[in-house]
Amino acid sequence: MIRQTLHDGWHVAATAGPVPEHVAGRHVPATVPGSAHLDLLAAGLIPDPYLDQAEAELAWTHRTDWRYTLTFEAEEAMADERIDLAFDGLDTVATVELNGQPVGTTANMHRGYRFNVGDLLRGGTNELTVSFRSALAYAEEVEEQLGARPHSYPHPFNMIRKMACSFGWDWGPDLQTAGIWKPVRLERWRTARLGQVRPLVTVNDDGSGRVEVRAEIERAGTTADTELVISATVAGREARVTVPQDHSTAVLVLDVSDVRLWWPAGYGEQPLYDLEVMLARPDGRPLDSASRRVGFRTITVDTTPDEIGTPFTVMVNGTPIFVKGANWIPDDHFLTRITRERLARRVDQALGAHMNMLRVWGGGIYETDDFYDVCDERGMLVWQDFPFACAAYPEEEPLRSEIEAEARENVARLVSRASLALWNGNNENLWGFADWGWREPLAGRTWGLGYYTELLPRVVAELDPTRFYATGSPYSPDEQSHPNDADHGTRHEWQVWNQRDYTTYREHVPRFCSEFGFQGPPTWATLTRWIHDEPLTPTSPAFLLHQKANDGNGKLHRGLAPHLPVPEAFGDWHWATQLNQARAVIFGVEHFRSWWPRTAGAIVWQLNDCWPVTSWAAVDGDERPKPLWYGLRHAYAPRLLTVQPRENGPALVAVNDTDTAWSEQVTLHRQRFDGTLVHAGRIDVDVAPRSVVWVELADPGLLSGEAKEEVLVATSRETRAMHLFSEDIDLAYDPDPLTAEAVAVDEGYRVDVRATSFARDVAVLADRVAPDAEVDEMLVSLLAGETYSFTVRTGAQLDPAELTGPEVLRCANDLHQGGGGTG
Ligand code: BMA
Repeated sequence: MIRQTLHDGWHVAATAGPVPEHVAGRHVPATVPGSAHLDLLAAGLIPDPYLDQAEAELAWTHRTDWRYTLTFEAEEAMADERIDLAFDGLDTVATVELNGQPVGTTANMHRGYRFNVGDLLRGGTNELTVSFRSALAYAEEVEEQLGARPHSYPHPFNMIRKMACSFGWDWGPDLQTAGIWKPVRLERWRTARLGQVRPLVTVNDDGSGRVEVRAEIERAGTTADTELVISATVAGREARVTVPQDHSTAVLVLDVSDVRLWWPAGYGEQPLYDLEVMLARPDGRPLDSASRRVGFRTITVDTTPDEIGTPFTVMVNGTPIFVKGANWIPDDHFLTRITRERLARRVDQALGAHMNMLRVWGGGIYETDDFYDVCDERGMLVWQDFPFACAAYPEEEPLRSEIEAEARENVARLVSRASLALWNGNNENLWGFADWGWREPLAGRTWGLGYYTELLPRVVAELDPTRFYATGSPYSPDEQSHPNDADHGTRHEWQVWNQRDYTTYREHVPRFCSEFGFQGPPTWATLTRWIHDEPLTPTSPAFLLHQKANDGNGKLHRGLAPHLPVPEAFGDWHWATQLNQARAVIFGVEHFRSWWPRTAGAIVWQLNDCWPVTSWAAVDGDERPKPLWYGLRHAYAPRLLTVQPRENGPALVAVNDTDTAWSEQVTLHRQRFDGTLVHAGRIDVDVAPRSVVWVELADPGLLSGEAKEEVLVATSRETRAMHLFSEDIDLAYDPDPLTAEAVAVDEGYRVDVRATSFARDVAVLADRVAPDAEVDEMLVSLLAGETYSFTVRTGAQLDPAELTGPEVLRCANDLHQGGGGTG
């Protein structure tokens, strides 16, 4: 097999559509893999699409056709040679021509295409063109042909196999990319090549590992068929089989007795083993090879009905896991810019907040090999949605065959991944059909149910029988129940944020909450890098273009007002809404964790952003952690103390997500904000590994009475919980409870903070001073007299006093009486 990569020397031009004059007729150098927007940006022909109102200015690209052209040198095909033109991914509706002759057409960015071009390839100079039609125009045509079906957001993304959020989402820009988005190459081969290679990795009852490699062989058909030999090696074991002529499949089984198990983060190590598969002629001359890294573990989801309903408990190597996770969206709207390093930074942020699972959400893509490499290495479990989200999908052609083809390709591609925990049929489509008024407009037309209940589970069962398949998120494994039933399977909690206050998280005890979240703006440095409104306010035009949620600002305000003062000045508003985002999500996480094992997982909406935007993300589009990220690190900590309501009143809940028992005496101090002790007590907690206990706070001295100037603190060796007696707006805080001093240290600056009165959720918003500055901790609550030292890492030379200024050193208290900052 000889591979000739075709990445250098491409040009792109807009060929039809409402193309502005300065772009029309221009052939600009194109990056492959890449997209037309990025090429125009590099050529200086368009503004950065993320800047201010550029997204709206670029709406003309929705209806533009593009042509990519490449001139390359090649050798003519030999008589016994097969030459394939292999595209790993084209975005999306394309016609491919070689030397003016048609090669093929494509209409699905979620799969690869391989064309036999032996007859068309010339010795010497060749010309390859890939012409992309407007994806939106195509989707509208399919909609016309099949009949419209309900979908969220304006464009019919449900009529084309292209990342749904390409067409805009409630956190994403409406910038419809087009281009050769994955590698492209010529493959020259003789006799045979490896097609699909599917290693099914399991652990036997005796603890030994097993790899069953299922391989498909494609024969060149240029010479008479021969016998072939396939071999596979892993962990020093080898298996070899002879494939008779006319046969095109083989199964190799490798048993590894002394295998080390792969575990998710927080449960053990992640040993990975190299698997090599070789295809050769009978005389041993190699033809093709494939390699994978595998990890030995079992992963399943327990949905055995119990006295409450139907659980949804992820089990790894037989151990039930409380899933601490976040939903994952494409990490940059322009997918081809996402490097492996960027993915590693993002997954490390998830790990840093003690997460053990990312859910790759169905409005995005089947994630890349780089993403899975990083997750395999770090023990980050992955829940992979099939790409269907928030819409009714037709089950007819031209979509049906594309969906089957992409599912087969991606299930086979990802089957060997240690981190891949489960496949899921769709995002919110079962719920959409049940509750969102789809039935009438559908008028009996298909909406995708057949994909979720027949096609996709059949493909998974056939190609990846080792993995659990969930019909949707949310869904009830017990089919009689509503898909979002709290007692059955997975649930999405969106009343909070859309309609109700976050304290209502406590009204439901779901078996598994796979989406819940609350919005907040991006960090200051990210916001002001991309948005230059003057004045900058929540309703200034560019700020609003980067707030995509339906009535987003209204929901931010209604969510804030019951808890914290709603500030006037923009700087205060920014801090208040970020803080409230963190508070809301922490409130949910602590509630869900407190109900383990009845509730078996919390997957926050959402870890990351794909551009600078006000959104539910914990990490913003420029990779900066928002206050929510620090809050998640507290709420997902291996050991957590939290005060939660239980049948007879408030209880102290101790959550022990470690492998060692947690036994100690927790001290309880009820004290005034000025530090005066009101009442003290003690509680013995004794929590088995991976368990939760709660102890009623029965002593009336701890909780009774009016207490607007008091806080109850429960302190253990590793962690503490603070319980306030009212919402912040009703508390008699000292609005200015901190004294502080910053000094230069090796890595940047240390900010020493002292509380003269109880100070809640202290933060150093370091990025307000220098864009590269990042603080090590945030949302620290201090009792009167306590001190805390924050470390700010930065390469910038600062006046240390800036780090203790009123817009930088903040706490919840300073939002009272108009706030400390002036914005
Ligand atoms: C759910 C998700 C996303 C959306 C989020 C916030 O519906 O599945 O579609 O971005 O809520 O509205």
